[in-house]
Amino acid sequence: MAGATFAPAFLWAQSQADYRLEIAPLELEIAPGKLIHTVAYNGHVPGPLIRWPEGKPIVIDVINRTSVPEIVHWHGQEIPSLMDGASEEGSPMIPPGGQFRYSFTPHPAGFRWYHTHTFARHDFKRGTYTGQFGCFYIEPKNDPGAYDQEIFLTLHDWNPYLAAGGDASMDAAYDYSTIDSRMFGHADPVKVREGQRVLIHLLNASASMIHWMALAGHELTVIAMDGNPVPTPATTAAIRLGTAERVDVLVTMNHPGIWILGETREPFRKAGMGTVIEYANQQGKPRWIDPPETLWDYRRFAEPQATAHEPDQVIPLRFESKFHGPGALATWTINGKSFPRTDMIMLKEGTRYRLQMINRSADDHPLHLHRHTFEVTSINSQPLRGLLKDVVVVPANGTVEADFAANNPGATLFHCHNQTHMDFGFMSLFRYSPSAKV
Ligand SMILES: [Cu+2]
Repeated sequence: MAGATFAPAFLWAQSQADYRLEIAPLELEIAPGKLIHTVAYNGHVPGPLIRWPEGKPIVIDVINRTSVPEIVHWHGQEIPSLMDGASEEGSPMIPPGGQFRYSFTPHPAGFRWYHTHTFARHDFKRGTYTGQFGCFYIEPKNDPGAYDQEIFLTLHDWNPYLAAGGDASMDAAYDYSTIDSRMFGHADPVKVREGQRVLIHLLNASASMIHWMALAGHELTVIAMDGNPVPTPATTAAIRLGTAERVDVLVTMNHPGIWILGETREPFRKAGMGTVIEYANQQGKPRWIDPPETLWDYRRFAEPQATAHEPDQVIPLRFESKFHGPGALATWTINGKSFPRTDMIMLKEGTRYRLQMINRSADDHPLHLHRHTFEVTSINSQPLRGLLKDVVVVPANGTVEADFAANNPGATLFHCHNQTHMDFGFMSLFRYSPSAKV
């Protein structure tokens, strides 16, 4: 078995892992009496926060106590294919009752996360519909630390069912939405004091929804996206988070009261996506105020010029859906083909590539590249530079270009992070051609 190659049996007995994740079914109480039958890490949603210094090797044992094969993907890290946690890249599946030892050197620094990387298809009790996610913070060597309090918040949607989506085809919709697996009103408030600077790490761990977030009465200063510092930190009233995206914001607590941090759209707040921010010595009911505007443009946080590095090669990728009639899930294609029949893209180490992502559909898609960080270089023909990400939302009927250096040889998955889209063809595998170097 592949597992034996990386973790000989004697090692299990000898060395202790730095972290241990047990995957098991869980009855999750998202509000009093509201139980969700799901699957989680260590009996908790989200799983444990993994906080680790950049460049220091880590060992994580994962034990699968479910009845289906599982795998854990370390999202946003530049690590070997066999440790990345995607079976398409060659990482081993962990059989029911089995375990696997992941060992790698966390990199690059910043807010990463981990989650299951299985297909769910029509089974909405699997994959990222479950509670299998957690935050992974890789501490930079020099943390500026210009804040008084730091919190991690994870967004998720529960009880998926099929509903009409963007193209009149079907997509997942949900009954409940939570922050850190609690519906609004059923979690302890976040306690703050006037004058504090609070650093909020926000992760959208939904299987397929894009969320808009705001903190009533406050402005948010975006300092990092997908864990990478942005070139132009800027203040905004609301944040858009595509599936799997992360945003780090700094908030100066300058408006005493009891406030709601929540989805800007009322139906999502009613479904539970909100939490309370409570200033010391303040009383009353939590207040919501609609943000003055909800606009989101990645370019505001970047530099408005063309990238400093020209790519060696452009890879055009055209996204389309195939409608299969009312009530059916669409299938998705990249350049006319669905995974696993999508064209394999061959990369040459040391080459700089431009992914030209052309979205010919009426949905926004959060596209994710494994094991590499890319620079977003244009959105609908408008140039930008310096914005480093691992997920980018390609707008409906729009085009986004993102450049990356082929500097991490090994199989590399590229896919839409919407679980339903990924499950029905929206995925492609990149490989490196054998090196011709002497
Ligand atoms: Cu998609």
